[in-house]
Amino acid sequence: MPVDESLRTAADLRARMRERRTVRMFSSDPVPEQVVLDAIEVASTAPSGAHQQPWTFVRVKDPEVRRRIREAAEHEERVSYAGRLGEEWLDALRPLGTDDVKPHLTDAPELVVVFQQRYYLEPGGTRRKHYYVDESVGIAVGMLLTALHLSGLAALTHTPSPMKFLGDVLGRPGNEKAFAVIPIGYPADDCVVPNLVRKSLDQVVVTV
Ligand code: IYR
Repeated sequence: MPVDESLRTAADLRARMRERRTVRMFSSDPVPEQVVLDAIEVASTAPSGAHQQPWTFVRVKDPEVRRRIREAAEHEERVSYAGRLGEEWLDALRPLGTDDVKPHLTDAPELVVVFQQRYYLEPGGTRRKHYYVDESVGIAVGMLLTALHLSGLAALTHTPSPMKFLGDVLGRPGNEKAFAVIPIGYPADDCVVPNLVRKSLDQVVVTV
């Protein structure tokens, strides 16, 4: 890529990515399925430890399964917000205005649950080690969020805690551990987001 095109592309991307916001209030308008599938394919190009690609993206379309996920997530979150998180954590969350009610789990037109494959389970049942699983899946989710945003869709990185119920409800094998729940869609007409300020470049870059 010629340098001037590179500079232009980088500046455009910076401007477009500054517009990304985590959305918690979704419209139920459908989104083009292909955009979501393409974004998952983008995520799946992420670099991974020993190229083991230790991720599974579960698209949850069944409304009954969605309902069960919401019920279980809200149960855990009620306990968390009632005190399990501790005062320091609850204080840190206050500016975001989050609570234990998670309508996006049933309302957003798409829901992707990302699982990390902690190890590889051979068909005979033998376990093979996977490397840098947290890093690999974290990078893939970052690429998923970027792809969704650049394709015009909004998303939320939701991490109910503990997340074990997701593997149970979705019938995932024992080598998989839920990493994040990602509702995807368009923001609701009355969507609001917290008034956050991002760190400036000089606050995040150190040049040695
Ligand atoms: N998992 C809870 C609490 C929560 C925790 C963090 I750290 C956040 O950035 C936002 C929420 C929830 O989803 O509400």
